[in-house]
Amino acid sequence: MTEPAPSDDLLDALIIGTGVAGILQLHRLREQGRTVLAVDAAPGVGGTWNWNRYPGARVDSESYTYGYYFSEELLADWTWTEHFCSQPENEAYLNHVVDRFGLREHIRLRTAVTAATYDDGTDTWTVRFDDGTHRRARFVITAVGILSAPQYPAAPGREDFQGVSAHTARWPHEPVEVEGRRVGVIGTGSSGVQLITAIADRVGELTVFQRTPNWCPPLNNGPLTAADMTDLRGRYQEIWAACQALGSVYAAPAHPASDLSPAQRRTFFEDLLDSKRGLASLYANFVEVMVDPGLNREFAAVLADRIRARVDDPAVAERLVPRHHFGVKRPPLETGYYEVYNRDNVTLVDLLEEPIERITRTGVRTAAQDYDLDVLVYATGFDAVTGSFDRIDITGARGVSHRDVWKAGALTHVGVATPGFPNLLYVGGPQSLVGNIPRVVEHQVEFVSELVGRALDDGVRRVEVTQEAAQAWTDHVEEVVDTTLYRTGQSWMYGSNTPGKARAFGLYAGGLRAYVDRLNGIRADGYTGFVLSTS
Ligand code: N01
Repeated sequence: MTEPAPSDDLLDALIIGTGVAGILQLHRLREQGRTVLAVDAAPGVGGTWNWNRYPGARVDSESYTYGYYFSEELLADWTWTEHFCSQPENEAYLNHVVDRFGLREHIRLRTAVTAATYDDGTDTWTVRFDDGTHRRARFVITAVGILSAPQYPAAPGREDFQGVSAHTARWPHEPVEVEGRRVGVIGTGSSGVQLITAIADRVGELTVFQRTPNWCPPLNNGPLTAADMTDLRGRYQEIWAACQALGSVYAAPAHPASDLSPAQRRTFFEDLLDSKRGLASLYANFVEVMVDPGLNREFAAVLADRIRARVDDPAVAERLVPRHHFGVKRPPLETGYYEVYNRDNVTLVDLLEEPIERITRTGVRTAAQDYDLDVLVYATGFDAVTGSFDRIDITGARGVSHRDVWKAGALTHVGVATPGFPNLLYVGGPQSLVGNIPRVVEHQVEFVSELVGRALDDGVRRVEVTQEAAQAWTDHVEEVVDTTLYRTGQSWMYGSNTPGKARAFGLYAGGLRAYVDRLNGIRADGYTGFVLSTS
């Protein structure tokens, strides 16, 4: 691994993170001929797709809507093997992109950023790494992800457990032996649902510790044949264009739900679940489902009936039926998940009835009993949205702490920058799209690359956003989400899964088109809300 420049040289930009966003950002700035270094704490590139290597991990947006669209050659030569590719395939894809575009020599792996400090005198950032070294850069661009700081239960005793334990988001590179063993899984979000389904028939005994059941529509995955890929390649531009509304290939029905009778709506919902894939239950559904509690309940009733029909034991089925509105927690997508609970080797523990008291040497103790385990998996999610930022000591102009500025929730202008932190820009960060991250990231990367390129070419020393612009966007983010049922939910999107965290919606629920229109408007008006200073 070679660095692009000796460590004393000032980089044009330092990128934190080499996931989907960081790789694209690195490529775009290298295309401009900038000196750039991308660093990542992980041993390989891929971000989410490097860390989350647990059995069953896969995308829930169609592979061909999740991949990059910036290169026709890349689109032409990459072959997806499934509608929803697995983690290994996605990791291989991202490595392929890095090598195909000659990016690897500009990446430093196994390098965690511990601190980033802005120097008002020189208008540069000093970025410190966990190996004690540092680099200076004119711009720092974070591509740290909104779901990348793993979170463990607060229950005491985690260090006491004598068996093997792992978090789904820090899954070891060496295999975790589960065959024939007593395995416990805490958490039934997307990670838990995927993992539980993948290992249920391999383990000796599986104990699932569930706090909140989730609405899990079917993924409806399937293989992609050579003919499918030929067809997809012929339609890539059409697919990309379709994704520009919501980030998904799907669109909501043009007519309101009230045009149909309850029986017709039931048929519509059943058909949606049977014939469409992935997150169609959100995106191809009536928009009113996320706004109107009655309609949401109507749709959820269809899902609940399906759970009851698939789970043999009625008492177990009832524990698996959620009480919250569909969609306010991001729905995990399933393939055979509910049938897992018909297996003799699987036990569902309802933590609402018997909360976890502690982790012990031999397993998990709940209010009711001890569960002895050989392997304990934490599928307990993330300190989401702001968590990865908070883990870095970021100090901006005049010594202001990033952590402090975001204490009540993220504060950004269009998800790209925060007042008081000149030359610090975000891609794939807070206050941008709910949904398919790569589709919003490509627009943010274009925006940021153009802004950085212009600043470097025009001798702009400081790129800052105003307090007014950031407050206006943050207020808008809240206004938009307040029109939806999301506001009724407890989810990582609000930070409610992290004890003590301020409640603030961390994403933008207005759809991709509205978000990109806003970005384009800002650029066309000469970067409204930004101050570009040459002295
Ligand atoms: O995390 P989560 P995740 N005691 O926060 C439970 C994306 N993703 O890693 O709901 C007991 O959703 C918690 O219970 P509760 C996707 O956007 C995508 O699964 O807080 N239980 C919940 O059941 C997703 O939304 C894919 O009551 C505790 C679970 O742990 C996001 O990542 C795959 C607990 C955490 O669920 C996060 O998903 C995977 C405690 N102390 C992830 N603390 C794709 O398919 C937490 N839990 C692309």
